[in-house]
Amino acid sequence: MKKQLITIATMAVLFLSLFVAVSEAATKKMDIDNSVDTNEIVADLRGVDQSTVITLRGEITQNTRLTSNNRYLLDGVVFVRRGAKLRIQPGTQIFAGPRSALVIDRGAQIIAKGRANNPIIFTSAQDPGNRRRGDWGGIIINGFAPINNGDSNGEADGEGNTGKYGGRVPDDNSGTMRFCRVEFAGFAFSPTNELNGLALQGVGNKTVIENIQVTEAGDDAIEFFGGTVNVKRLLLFGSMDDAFDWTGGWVGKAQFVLIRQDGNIEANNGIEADNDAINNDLLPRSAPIIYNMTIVGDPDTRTATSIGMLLRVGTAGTLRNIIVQGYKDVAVRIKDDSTLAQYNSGALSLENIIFFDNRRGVTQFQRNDGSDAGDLSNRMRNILFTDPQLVDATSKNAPSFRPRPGSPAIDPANVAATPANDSFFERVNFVGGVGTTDATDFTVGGWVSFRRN
Ligand SMILES: [Ca+2]
Ligand SMILES: [Ca+2]
Ligand SMILES: [Ca+2]
Ligand SMILES: [Ca+2]
Repeated sequence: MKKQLITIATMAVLFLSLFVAVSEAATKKMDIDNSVDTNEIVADLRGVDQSTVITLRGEITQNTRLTSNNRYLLDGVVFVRRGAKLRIQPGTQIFAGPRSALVIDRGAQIIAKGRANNPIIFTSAQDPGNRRRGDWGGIIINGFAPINNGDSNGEADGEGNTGKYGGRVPDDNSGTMRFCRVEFAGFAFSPTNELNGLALQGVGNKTVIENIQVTEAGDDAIEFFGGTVNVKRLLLFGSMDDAFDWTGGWVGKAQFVLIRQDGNIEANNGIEADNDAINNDLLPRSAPIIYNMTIVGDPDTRTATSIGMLLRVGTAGTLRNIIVQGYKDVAVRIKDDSTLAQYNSGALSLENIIFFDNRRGVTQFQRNDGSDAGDLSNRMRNILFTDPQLVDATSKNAPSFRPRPGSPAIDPANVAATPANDSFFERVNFVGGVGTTDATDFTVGGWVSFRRN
């Protein structure tokens, strides 16, 4: 009886929200449209009970809940407007049509709390087997946290007409994403105007981003445009451009990140880190604190474009407990005089890193004129040039990033202690994104997928 009442109440709310949406349609774009046009239902949704398919289109202007008993189709770019919360139940699947994207505006929130055994999945609406990088534009979150390339209000315009981002609120809260997969996104509007898997634009540090897989992104898997947001437990698999990209004054933290880039395309860099390309010394300067990353490239491809970590145009940063293996070019390139100045001052610091099987050696400093100013590895502390002995990090279909017994990645002598008095970082006894046990391997539980298409 109680359950029935709740169901009736839920239906009433749904009915009301649809009514509001329809009644506003004359003057505004529609919030939610459940009158499904079958021409828009691509592939994967064919054969599904159409009454369970709800199309999301235009703007979401009020609190809205997506539930796992329905399937959702993103049609075009959908904006969650300021003041509205988009709540998504564990197990909900959101299918993205061509040229679609989900944008969380400044002052709006996404509350997407999946579970390890019941993730929330954002994926292409194409048929399984026919899904490709760039099928849709991914998720863009805009926040009010500081960026370094803003106008007099501290704001900038997001890529792909995704709205304004940035401001003066470091502890801004754009919601929570946990146990979510973002698949086959990364649509390019133009060569310089691209959407990623997950774009965090001026996102603040009250936002929670953890246990996220971004797989087969057409551009970067995750890209930070300034902001203060922290991220934890990311699996970034098969992205076309960079896996982990920052620019514009990002000053957040990251721990437990797994990167596997692919040789079936000319994937670019594992990390691509900028401060600002025009004024390398703009403030706030990009200066994230990153512990425990495993960055795996694919050395068996033709050209030498990919670098494990490309640190350039004035970025700072603290990088510890990292494995870099299998890149076609150098493991680390510190590029531009402005970036070397950060390195020399200690504001850009790399320690406790294991380098292995990178084709053109370990590190390189490249001056503004492109000339090579030599190897910096003799100035990095606690670095090793040895096989980290991962179980099967280069598998294209079922990688395991765990260190094997006896690996140097689990020798305590090689592990940097995480910052004291910082509740974000967890103390661990391994280098890289995962340890040797289920308890230290966030990819367990059934929520990840290595499907390639
Ligand atoms: Ca990008
Ligand atoms: Ca790149
Ligand atoms: Ca990039
Ligand atoms: Ca970049």
